[in-house]
Amino acid sequence: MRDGIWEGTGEGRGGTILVRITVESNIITDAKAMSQSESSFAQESLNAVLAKAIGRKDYMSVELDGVSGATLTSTGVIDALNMAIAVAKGEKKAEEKIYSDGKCDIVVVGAGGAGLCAAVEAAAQGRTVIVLEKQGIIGGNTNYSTGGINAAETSVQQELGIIDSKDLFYDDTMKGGHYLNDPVLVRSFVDNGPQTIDWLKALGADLSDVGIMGGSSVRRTHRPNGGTAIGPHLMKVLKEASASEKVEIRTGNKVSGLLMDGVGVCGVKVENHNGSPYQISASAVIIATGGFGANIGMVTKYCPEFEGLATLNHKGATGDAFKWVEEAGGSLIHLDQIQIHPTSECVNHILITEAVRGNGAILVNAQGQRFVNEMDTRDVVAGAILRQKDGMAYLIFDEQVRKSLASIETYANQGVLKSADSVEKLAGIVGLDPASLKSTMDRYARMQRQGKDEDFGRSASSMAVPLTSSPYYSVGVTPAIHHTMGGIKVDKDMHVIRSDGSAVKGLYAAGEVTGGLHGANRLGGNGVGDIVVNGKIAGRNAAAGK
Ligand code: MEZ
Repeated sequence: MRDGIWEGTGEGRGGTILVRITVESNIITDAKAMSQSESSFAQESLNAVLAKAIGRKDYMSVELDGVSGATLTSTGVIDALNMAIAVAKGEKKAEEKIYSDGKCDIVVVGAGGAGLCAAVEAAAQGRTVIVLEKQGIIGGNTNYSTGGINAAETSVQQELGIIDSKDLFYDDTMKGGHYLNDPVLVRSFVDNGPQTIDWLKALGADLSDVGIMGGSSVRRTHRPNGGTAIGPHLMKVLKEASASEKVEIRTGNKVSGLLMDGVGVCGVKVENHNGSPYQISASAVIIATGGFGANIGMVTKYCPEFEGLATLNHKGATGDAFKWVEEAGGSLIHLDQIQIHPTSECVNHILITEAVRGNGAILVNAQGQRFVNEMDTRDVVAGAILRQKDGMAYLIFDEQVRKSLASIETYANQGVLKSADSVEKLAGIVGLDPASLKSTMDRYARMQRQGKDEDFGRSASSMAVPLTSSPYYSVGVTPAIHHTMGGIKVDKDMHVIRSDGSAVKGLYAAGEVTGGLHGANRLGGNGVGDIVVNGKIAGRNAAAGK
């Protein structure tokens, strides 16, 4: 490395992290974050990574995770350090590559879960595939998804002795969506679930643990062993599969529109990371850009009642693709169907997975009392929380629940759990009336043992434990913008559809950018289910030119 002060950038959870290093006699003598917007719990991880760099000649082999639960921050700061080192060495960094006009068989726009499923499947059919991602990192909202993948009649359920049926899954999804769902999309989604689970397993995914989410009649949410978060695991599997299928992924390359040839779509207009334009011609384009949950202007245009709510979405979820799709003749549906997730942690707005309730937790209000069937659908539970004092509630669980779900360790590392060795002490710490919380917990334990929730009708199968194992835990939660259920109108083959029902030639879409599957309320676990099932379908059909 050359002596001097050098800078590099990386993408953390909160956006770009700018790092400056000082190099003297080939040693990093100082490393600082000059600008960053990571959350307060991630600062420890960020500082730990920077501290490890000082005194070193290079950084490539440093352990990744500063603090478990701040992986995106750690990755972002390490990328920034590596870039600064590359600059110090006089090397050109990969992201600086400037692309010019080119062609391939299939262009995929968006490198989240849906985009990479589509890309891997299309490449496996022998097609050349380029994935364009406007963010500096891949993954989109999939990086944050925790719960799992819903599917019925799967090999995993069979091994675990879980009795389920595609028809029951279809009924749950339609009922959960208040029958606004497109029944053809729901039927295809349900029918293609089991083979998609097997496909992911064959790619190396661990889906061996099956939990339950609100609105589901049985356990059908597939996730890694011990209940760790699905999203980061899925992205790792898909990244490796993309590499082995020779899919080219260009991060920091933003699509600005579609190319049309009079018959249909024949490519995309792109901006290099420095803003210079180029074009890629292709026989098919798959839009997998995700939803618009980070575009607060757009969210409140369709749902003014959500003004003031936080969002759980990554900052790139802005709905850019709708404009290009409409220009190409495609139509949009259900844009006013936006889901708020009931349990976003009140201060840092961390998604507290529904699986915590699925594995047994209850919700209480400021009076220390339950007020809803915690396993009802998200619209019902979120609405009930918003009607409580300060629009918030306390998620309460015990050591047995904590042990049953690895995601809870992440929340512990993030410092958002309050705990005590008795219910009364927990109430004191949280600011609830001890006698009231104790009476709620005692009553719940009795009803759990009897297998009947006399107060709110929670199903026995989702009352996993009596919540009597010390220590006890609490997290303050409030609803936040989670998923945009409307979007591009597609048919079951993931063709983009005009308002007259015909397909736009050469144009496909998959994942949260599409609308119709979830109707008026998406069931937990159907979001990741959608991206894997329909991402794969889009990739296969685009590859076949069907
Ligand atoms: O599908 C989801 O959005 C989901 C399961 C989220 C979660 O609570 O983990």
